[in-house]
Amino acid sequence: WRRTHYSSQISPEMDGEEVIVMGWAHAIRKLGKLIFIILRDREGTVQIVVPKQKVEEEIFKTAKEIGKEDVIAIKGKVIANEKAPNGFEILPIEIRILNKAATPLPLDPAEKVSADIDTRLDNRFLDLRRPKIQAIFKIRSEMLKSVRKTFYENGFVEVNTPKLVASCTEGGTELFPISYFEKEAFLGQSPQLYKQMLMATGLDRVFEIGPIFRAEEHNTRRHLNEAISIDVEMAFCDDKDAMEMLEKVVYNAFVDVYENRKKELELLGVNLELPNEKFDRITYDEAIDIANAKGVELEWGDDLSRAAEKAIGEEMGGLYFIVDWPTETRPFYTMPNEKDPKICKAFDLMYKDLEISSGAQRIHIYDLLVERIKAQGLNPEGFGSYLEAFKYGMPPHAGWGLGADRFTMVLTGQENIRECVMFPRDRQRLTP
Ligand code: ATP
Ligand code: AMO
Repeated sequence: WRRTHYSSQISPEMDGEEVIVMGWAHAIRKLGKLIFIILRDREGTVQIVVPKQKVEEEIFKTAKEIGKEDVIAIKGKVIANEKAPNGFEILPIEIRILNKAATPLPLDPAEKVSADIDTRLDNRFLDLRRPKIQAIFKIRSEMLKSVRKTFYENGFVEVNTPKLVASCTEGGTELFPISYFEKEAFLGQSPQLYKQMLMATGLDRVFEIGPIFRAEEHNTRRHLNEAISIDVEMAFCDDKDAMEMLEKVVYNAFVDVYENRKKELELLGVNLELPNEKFDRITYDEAIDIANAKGVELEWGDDLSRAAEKAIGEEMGGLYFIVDWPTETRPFYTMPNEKDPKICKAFDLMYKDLEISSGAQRIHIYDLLVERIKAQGLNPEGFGSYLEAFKYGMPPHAGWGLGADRFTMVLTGQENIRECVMFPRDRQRLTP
């Protein structure tokens, strides 16, 4: 047997046609001589009607044995019927139970009232049977497809860099140490150093979609310990070029999700508003003023506090860039402004109060880079092979990292980042 149709591919106009559907027993109603089975597959549900008088005894017997969430396959005739959901049902010619589901279910995918998030994540395979939950991941998949399409259309080469690494990249302490034979090693925090080294190769424009690992101590609704980052690096480009590319990638993803995932957006109750092709830009100074005006105390040079992000997000709404950051708030590789080295050519892309991307023009001059590494209290010796790439012809370059999980939160209207990851990793959770 092979499935001939998904539930959504059948219509009342197919009255009398023979089909094979496969899926899970979503709901069962046994009314003595009449059994209704709602079969659920990836695309929706379909009603199977089993009247004792109209089917063979064997079929009725099998139908009676079906339990919730059993895996079933049904060969049958499409019957147009105004009273059935979607205007048709299937009268079985043969029913096969492919696998039984144990009882009781730890979580019922058909239940309207959802369990708490921990129970759901503990039983994620069952949780993911719910159409609403699947909708999040169909949108996430659409976004990733769109992002890749935009990259390929704009001359990017997709790359993969190592995740087992010997040193830090962002200068912070948020690293997961691992044992690597007799050496000390870490899980990669960002492809930053590798994507920059690739700018010295002539590949010009690269992107990578892969995991980043961060030993974030805090437990928030927008931090994971394993996240997926959409990373970009572009040679012979400055910060403005990088921001323009980011606008294209984000805008196109909004459009593609809007156009191709209407059903999923509706299921989630999300009224996705398309952004302008160009996003608003405010400077760090303006951001500080907004925060101060709303009673959030911040001094020039401070990173934005959570309260500041909320105040600024409330004022700005939607998507906007914050530019001209104090040099000291950004990683060592960020290019300072030539005219005013206290500020640098870095940007954050925000959606309301959520940072979804960070990027910058980078330092491509060896001496300046070494100076900045030292200024941030790091040891240039730890950056040996990275620094070598700057000695023998490194072009000016810029890039950014866009958090795929956070971007999915934006596109699906989720408040908790864990909803946007199939098997999230946070401070408490390492399984499943
Ligand atoms: P990234 O790790 O990419 O920089 P991010 O900028 O959102 O992501 P942080 O830099 O760690 O994350 O934090 C952003 C802001 O949120 C900071 O100002 C930080 O002080 C604040 N923040 C982080 N964790 C918490 C928390 N648990 N409670 C309140 N505020 C927090
Ligand atoms: P940054 O540290 O800002 O920049 O990370 C880039 C983007 O990745 C996402 N992100 C996270 N998402 C969920 N949980 C986390 N713990 C987490 N950490 C980061 C965010 C963030 O905006 N090397 C630079 C990028 C660059 O300049 O190219 C970097 O890593 O959406």
